[in-house]
Amino acid sequence: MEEERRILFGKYEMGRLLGKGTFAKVYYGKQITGGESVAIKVINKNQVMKKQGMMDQIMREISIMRLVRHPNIVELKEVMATKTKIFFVMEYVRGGELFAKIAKGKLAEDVARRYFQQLISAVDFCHSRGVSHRDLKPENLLLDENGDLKVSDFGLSALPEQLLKDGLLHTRCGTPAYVAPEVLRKKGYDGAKADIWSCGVILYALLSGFLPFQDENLMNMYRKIFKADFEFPPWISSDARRLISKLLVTDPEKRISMPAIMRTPWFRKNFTSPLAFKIDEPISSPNSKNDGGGDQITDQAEKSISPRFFNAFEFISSMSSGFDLSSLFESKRKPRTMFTSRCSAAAIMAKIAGVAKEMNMRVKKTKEFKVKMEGKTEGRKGRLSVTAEVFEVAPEVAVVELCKSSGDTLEYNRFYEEDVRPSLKDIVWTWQGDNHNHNN
Ligand code: ISQ
Repeated sequence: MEEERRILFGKYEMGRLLGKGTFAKVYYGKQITGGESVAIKVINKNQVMKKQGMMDQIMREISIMRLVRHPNIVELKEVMATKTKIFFVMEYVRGGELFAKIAKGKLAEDVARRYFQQLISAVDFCHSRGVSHRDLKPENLLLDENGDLKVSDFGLSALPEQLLKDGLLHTRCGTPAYVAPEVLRKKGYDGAKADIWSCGVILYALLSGFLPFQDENLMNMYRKIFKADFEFPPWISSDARRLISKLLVTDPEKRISMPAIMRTPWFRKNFTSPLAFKIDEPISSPNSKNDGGGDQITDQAEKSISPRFFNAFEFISSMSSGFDLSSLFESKRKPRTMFTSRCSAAAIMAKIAGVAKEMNMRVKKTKEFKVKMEGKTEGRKGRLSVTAEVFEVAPEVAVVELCKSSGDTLEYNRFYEEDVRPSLKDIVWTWQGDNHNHNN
């Protein structure tokens, strides 16, 4: 009997399980149009989102990582969500885990150096953008078809495996082997410095073929980590020893910094800095351009006057789970409401302007996808004025934010409930806070 095809959001066919963590599963996936391979990480929200503050951090980091690309970081292509699950669609990396290689034995010094240089380039790139990994370990180091290193899960570091763990045995195999001492002590710690420790453990393992802190007894392993108690096998060169000794320093304040790593003789040999590049245009499905005219958002994106782009995840997640994400936009709290729409940004703008005119309001376009609507009569606190801004979150999905900029809040609430909501019902997909699914 043929197995049922599992299709995600009409866009990806889900394939076999590639890996499994405590809260997440990674599946092979294939884009239906174009057939591009992807890896899809699925996270169950119910397990993860118990801590509210976490959401904010996760989303900030994700939005940072979505704006930048680096050749040694697994690209996060798209984030999608339903009420219960989050899907991270990532670049598919074909060559398997780096540690499958060293499981077969130590690497030649020049080979190890190349991997370490690529690891440091990726980690430094993220640190310079304020993102630390905090979970650098073998299963996050993948190899592509050219044998280049790709670090996965950057920007997902605030996810539960790190923050929700109540003990140390939640990590795969229950090993703290890569974890910095200050992290094990569960004190507040600097994620970037902890990453540097983990890079030290990885470098030691590449050159030795085994781990620096290994003991069958977990307590003894902890003791070794806390004291940075390790020995070098005889074949490790003196320059490499010097570097490892500076990486595996228990006091995070005394541990070597990224710029200093890059200045060491061992690191500098044959080092060429990879070209990282920044993405200026929204990351969206290139295939949506093929569906023949009509799609005004895509047309505009091509002319680079698309609406402000935000992460679909931020919005969809806030809509369906009730998280208040308005702090991502402005710090001042003004009454605001959001809705999603599947219409083009231009159609939404036209509709809103039409509604405002019908209500005898003055309409002024303040930006390409932003309008200000002002009442012609004085209210209790002056004229009511409301801005509406359209954000593209995906080629087929826009989020519209309505915000009171002046006037009385009660008048705004009445205007919103009695006038705006009924008039816009044709173009609205979901209203913020309404609890129905997006599946139509
Ligand atoms: C990308 N390609 C293959 C496997 C993966 C596992 C986790 C994250 C990304 C991946």
